[in-house]
Amino acid sequence: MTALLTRDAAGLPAAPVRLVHLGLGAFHRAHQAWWTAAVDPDNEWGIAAFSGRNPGAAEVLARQDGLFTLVERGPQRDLPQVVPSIVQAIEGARVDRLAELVAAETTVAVTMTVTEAGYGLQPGSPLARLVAALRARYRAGGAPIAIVPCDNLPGNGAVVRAALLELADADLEQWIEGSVSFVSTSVDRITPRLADADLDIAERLGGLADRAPVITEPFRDWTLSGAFPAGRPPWELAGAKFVDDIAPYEKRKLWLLNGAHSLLAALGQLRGHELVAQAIIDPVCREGVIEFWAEARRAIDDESLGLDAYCAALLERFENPRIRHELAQIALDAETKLRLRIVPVARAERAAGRGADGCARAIAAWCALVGGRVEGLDRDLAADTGFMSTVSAELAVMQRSRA
Ligand code: CS2
Repeated sequence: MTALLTRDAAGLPAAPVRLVHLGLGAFHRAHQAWWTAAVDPDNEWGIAAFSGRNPGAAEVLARQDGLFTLVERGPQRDLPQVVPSIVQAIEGARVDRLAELVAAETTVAVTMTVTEAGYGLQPGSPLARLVAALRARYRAGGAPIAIVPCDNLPGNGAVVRAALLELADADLEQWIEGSVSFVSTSVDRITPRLADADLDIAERLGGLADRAPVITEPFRDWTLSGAFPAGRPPWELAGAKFVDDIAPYEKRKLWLLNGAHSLLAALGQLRGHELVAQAIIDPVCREGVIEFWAEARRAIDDESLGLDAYCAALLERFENPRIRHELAQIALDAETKLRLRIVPVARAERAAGRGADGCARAIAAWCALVGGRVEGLDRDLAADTGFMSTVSAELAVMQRSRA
């Protein structure tokens, strides 16, 4: 039997903890954990990562001392590597450990991937846990720190700042305003949930036994805007971009990639597909994406962003036949996602006096698939009779072809 992937077996000593992460999913491991490892030849930047929606994730990874195999799956081949940057994998409910690690002066930043729907303020939520941990840092001397949300929400730094200030009492509020920096980021790397058939991928590729491998696409992108008052890994050495104005990059990613994903998730499943790679070669779905992109590109309205090349690359990424990206996974939390990915484009098109037919089709597909209601999505669009009649017409076509 192959030995289990551990630091001893792999000869990979743990770096000291300098970063804390909330949300130990596959995406974090393919993105921030990969990025940190890629720029850390001297083993200086360890991550303590807390599990989110899936508590079991910490346990499996802890048994491997935080190590996992990341397989970059291109259209032709698999490229595996062991990622050593996560040095502690901790159950999310351990708020005591979170407070201790965030209070440590050696910790320079807290990154987060808690999903778009994970930014609520209720007790026990990631933000409620984070505010308690920041209070511990404030009490321990109050060294400055950066908070770095990495979910697909526009202005995610400002969103988290407003939320934490709402949760904080007066003293803490003042300290947060003076000493906590909020960094907005746009993140990109298509990383589907692992299929059961791939659980032994690391061993098949000649590695140690790994119960927590991650499969991702070769492409990656990370754009950040904001200060790191206590320092950070030199992520730019592996291609991260630091910019003053993140808004255009966010729109490009959120509307063109994620918007198309949400459209494919609904329309593709209605048409009987299971995976992104299947839906994107169905002419009806592809036409839908192209039409929606034309609308989104008008709303982005920034030719310096190279949108032709970006969309051409997106088609290739979606078509990668070796990436099993389930439409059902993308369809989770659809209402929140459509509100961020499709609604702003629809509103911009309608305000400019255009039909927004591509957006209407995406929304109609969601209505047809799960019985969603435009009223719950956006009041203004629901009150826009022209738009609603397009949605109804699209919906009727979809229901007819389904019956
Ligand atoms: C997807 C994203 O599940 C979804 O909603 O649209 O996870 C997408 O794969 C990533 O944002 C790619 O960077």
